[in-house]
Amino acid sequence: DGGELVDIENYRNANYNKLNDEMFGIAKGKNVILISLESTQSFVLNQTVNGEVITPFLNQFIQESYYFNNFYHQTGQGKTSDSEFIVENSLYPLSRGAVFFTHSGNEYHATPEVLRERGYFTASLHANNKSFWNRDIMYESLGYQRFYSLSDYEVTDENSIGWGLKDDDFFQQSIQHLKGMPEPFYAKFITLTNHFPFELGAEDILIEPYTSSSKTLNQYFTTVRYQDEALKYFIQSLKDEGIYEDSIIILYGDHYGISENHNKAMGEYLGEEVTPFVSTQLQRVPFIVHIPGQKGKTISTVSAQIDIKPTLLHLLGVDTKQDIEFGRDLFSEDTTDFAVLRDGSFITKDYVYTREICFDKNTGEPALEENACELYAEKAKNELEYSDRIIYGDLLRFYGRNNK
Ligand code: GP9
Ligand code: MN
Repeated sequence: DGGELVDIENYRNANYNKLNDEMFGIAKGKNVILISLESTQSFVLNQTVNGEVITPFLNQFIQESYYFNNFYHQTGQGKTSDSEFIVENSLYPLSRGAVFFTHSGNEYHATPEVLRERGYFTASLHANNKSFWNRDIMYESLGYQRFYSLSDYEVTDENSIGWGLKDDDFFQQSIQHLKGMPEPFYAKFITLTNHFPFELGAEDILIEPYTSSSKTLNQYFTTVRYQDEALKYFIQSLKDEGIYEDSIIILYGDHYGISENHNKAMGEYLGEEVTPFVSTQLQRVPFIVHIPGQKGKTISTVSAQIDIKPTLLHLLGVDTKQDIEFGRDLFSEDTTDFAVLRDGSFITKDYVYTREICFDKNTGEPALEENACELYAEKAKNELEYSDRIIYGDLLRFYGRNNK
């Protein structure tokens, strides 16, 4: 029964942060454009390769947005689908398998459903087969009204590479879909070109690849650069169509692109050895929030994908106080620095805990104080366990939020 939820509700209530009155509802009624950036890690932002800028557009866009530079992905084996799950439910994914496959019939209270109840049109756009990651089934449970998938796009040999439709073509064709949507809409765009093995046609290679023993890392920079260009044109199209000013635009990296198999080459690029500490820090992905009329700023709070749901809903003026969720509103004034990764690693203001070692963030060396991480270890473990319990027990069935 629902008794199992009591502990979790208590934990959640104890962790609810005070609303930021200045930010709450600041984007009320706006369209939401959510963009999932395939395999995009933060280390490429504001950086160069062979002296060439990797993300010229994003570097400029973060100057006009709220940019979270200590933001981590929390995905497991479900990769992109896990990121979608985390971002829209503020729950953790599972330690094994993909929750999109294993628990697609559960009761959820996801962002699309919440917004749909408030009059939003909810859509996901992704030029891949609709059943990939079981999206067509799971999207029903998440509250999507429409999934623009492979069959909604014109895909040819010429406009495809690697996994499918090139990002630029995907975005440009998506503009037509966007224009047909009733407003306000919540539209999620899932990019694809910056996917392993990071292939591009000669016409789309805008910078020289890196030179190391890892072909994967070498090419990664070129596909990130390509994605950046596609984003630039997409944002321009949104401006041309008059959508930009009426929309809050959110970009986030879905998961890492460069695995630990490439540590040696990655170490060469970074100029430091990829220790477990560095490897954990490499799990940072961009999180960018553009709000019309707001200048934005860089925010360094340690945060993660799980925080997107309350952060976004609060900007839209929807209080998530009654929701069972583990994320925090990152604009709240009393939000603390904390991120738990699916493998049990966690990051605080001063420490990175991974592989049973507590690292001092300032030195990157094991912390000198004994038990420095202990205070947070319990919290990290609890959150993962509570979240698992909700998913395995389908506990949101018993949560009568409508009666509260
Ligand atoms: C597939 C796309 C990529 O539709 O989301 O999936 P990934 O391999 O990154 O999980
Ligand atoms: Mn992905």
